Amino acid sequence: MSGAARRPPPELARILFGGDRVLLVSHVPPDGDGLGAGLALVRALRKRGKEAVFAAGGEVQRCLRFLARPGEMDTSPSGPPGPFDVAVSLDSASQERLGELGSLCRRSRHFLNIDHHAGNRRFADLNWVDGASPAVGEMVVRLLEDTGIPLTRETAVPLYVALVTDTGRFSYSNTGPAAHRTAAALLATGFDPSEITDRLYRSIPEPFLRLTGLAIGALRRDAGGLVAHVTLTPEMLRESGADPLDAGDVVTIPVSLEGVEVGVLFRPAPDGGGTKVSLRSRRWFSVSDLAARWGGGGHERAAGATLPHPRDRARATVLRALREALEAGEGEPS
Ligand SMILES: [Mn+2]
Repeated sequence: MSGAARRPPPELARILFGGDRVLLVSHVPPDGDGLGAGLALVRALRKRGKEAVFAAGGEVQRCLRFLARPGEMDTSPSGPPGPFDVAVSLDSASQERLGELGSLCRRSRHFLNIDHHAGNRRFADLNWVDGASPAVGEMVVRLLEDTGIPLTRETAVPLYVALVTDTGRFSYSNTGPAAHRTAAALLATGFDPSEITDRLYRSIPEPFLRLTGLAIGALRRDAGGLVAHVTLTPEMLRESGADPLDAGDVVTIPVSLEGVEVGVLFRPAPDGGGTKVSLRSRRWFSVSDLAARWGGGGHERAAGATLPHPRDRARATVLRALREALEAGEGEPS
C-alpha cells in the first residue's frame, strides 16, 4: 500500500469529531474488528461530549457481547432512529454488507468509510482504505493518535479485541510489526490481556463444542488433499443447539488439517435462501479472488460468499473451481 493510505485523510477526523450525533456501523453481523473499532470510537466521541452509538444490525456473537456497555450498542435490524450528522462504516468492503443500516448511513449528513479490505468499493463520501493494515482497529489507533486523542483503557480494550481477532491471536500473515506495535501501545493502558482471551477463546459454549464434533465427522478432502471442507446441515445445527452466529467459526477445523492449503465451510445462509461459503487459506492461495466470482469478497487468506444454490450444488461449484485453480497452480510459490 502506498504511504498516503497510512495517514488518515485530514478531513476525516474533522468531520468525525465535528458532528454532534454519530452513528458507527460495520458489516452485519459485526466481527470483533468491526465491533471493537466501533465501540472504541463511541467511547472517544462520548468523552468529547458527542452523542454516539454503534449499530450492529442484529445480535452479535455471544463471545463478543461483554464488550458493549449498556446503551452503547443498538441491535435492531434497521438501527437507531436517525438522522445522524455523521455515519461511519467500519470493516465493510461494500454498502451491501451493511444490510439495512446502509440506508440509515446514506441519510446522514456525512458518510465515512474506514476499512482494510483491499477491494473496498469506496461507497461513502470519504473513504480511508488501507489494505496493508492488519485490522480496522489498528487504523483507529492511528486515527486517534493523529488526532491527538490519547488511548485509555476504555478505548484500548475493544481495540485490542479488534486486533487479536483479525490477526488470529497474532498468528496470520497480517501479523507484522504494525500489529505488535499497536498491541504494545494498547497494553500500555494497563488492562489484563488474559481476561480478554478468556472471554474470546476459553468461554466456548458447550453446544458449539458439540457442533465441532459433528463437523469433524463431516470433514472431507478434495483436490488431492489440498482442500479440506465441512458441510453443516440444518439438522447438525439443530442437534447441537449451537448458535448459528457462531457456526462460521467451524472453518478453523478444515483449514487446520495437516497438508491443507484451503479450508472451506458450507452452511445454510442465515437468511434462508442459499448456501454460505467461508474460505480460508494458509500460505499462497488467494481466496478473495475466488469468493469474488460469486459476488463475495474478503482478504487473501479469509473470504466468503453466499451462493443462491442448495448445499450440494454450491459445494460442487466451489470444489470444481478450487480444483481448477489449484491445478493451474494460481499463486503457488515456485
Ligand atoms: Mn477486519
